[in-house]
Amino acid sequence: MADLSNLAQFMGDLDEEGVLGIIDKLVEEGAGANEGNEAIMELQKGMNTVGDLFEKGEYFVGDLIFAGEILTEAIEKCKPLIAGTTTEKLGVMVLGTVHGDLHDIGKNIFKNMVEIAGFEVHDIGIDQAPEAFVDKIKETGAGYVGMSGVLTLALDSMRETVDALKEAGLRDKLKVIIGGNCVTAEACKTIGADAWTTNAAEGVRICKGWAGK
Ligand code: B12
Repeated sequence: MADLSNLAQFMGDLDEEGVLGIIDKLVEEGAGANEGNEAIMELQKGMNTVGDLFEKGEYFVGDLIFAGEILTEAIEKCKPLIAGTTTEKLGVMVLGTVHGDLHDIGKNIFKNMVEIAGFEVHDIGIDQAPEAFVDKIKETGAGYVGMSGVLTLALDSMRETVDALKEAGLRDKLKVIIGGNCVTAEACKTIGADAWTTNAAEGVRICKGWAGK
């Protein structure tokens, strides 16, 4: 199997050739879902390094953008690895990045994976106000809600969204999962979500569990 040990380092160094070289090798070898998920977690580690270097003033916004581009390309290539053939429908989910937050790479990874698992996903996009979640849930009759965010302020937006679900009388009929680099067990409790994760594959396992699978 392709050696993934340098993947996080290459991602952190914004070494596009290095990252895509490893991913191409993985695809050529016909790697499976486990390796695909492992590669995504290594890329995520590398993105944390990018974030740390940005905070230290060594990387700039342009570097964040470039990192996002490399990651998106790598994830596109990984898609066939994690693709399945599920035809069974497990449930309907409304998914979005919460108000004030424009980050969507992690959300898109989770979207792909949870769709492959059998959920019908209505992705409402980025920077979505609580009302947008409420409206889409009413429109689709969704039983699951996924909220994504990586900015610290996203935690407030997630709490406001859960409050809006309560006000609309929807909360008790829904399973709510939050994800993104900023979420924690403590935040999950404060927000009033049912589950949290910083790992898309784990998020899929949780949702499948709720659907009895
Ligand atoms: C790439 C990036 C950007 C790109 C985003 C491109 C895009 N289309 O998303 C751009 C350049 C646009 C950007 C902009 C900004 N960014 Co930025 N960005 C990042 C960076 C480096 C990586 C984020 C990322 O994609 N990670 C990789 C993905 C795969 O990880 P993930 O999102 O956690 O997702 C995984 C899981 O969490 C999970 N998941 C995600 N969502 C969901 C949802 C559900 C339901 C489930 C189950 C699972 C799940 O699945 C994924 C796969 O496992 C982070 C650093 C970091 N450590 O996060 C900073 C970071 C988030 N950014 C930061 C900042 C400050 C900004 C800007 C304010 C910069 C500026 N001055 O303009 C703006 C903010 C714009 C806004 N209002 O949102 C800070 C946030 C600080 C804070 N505490 O709030 C960070 C932490 C960098 C830092 N250390 O300073 N950024």
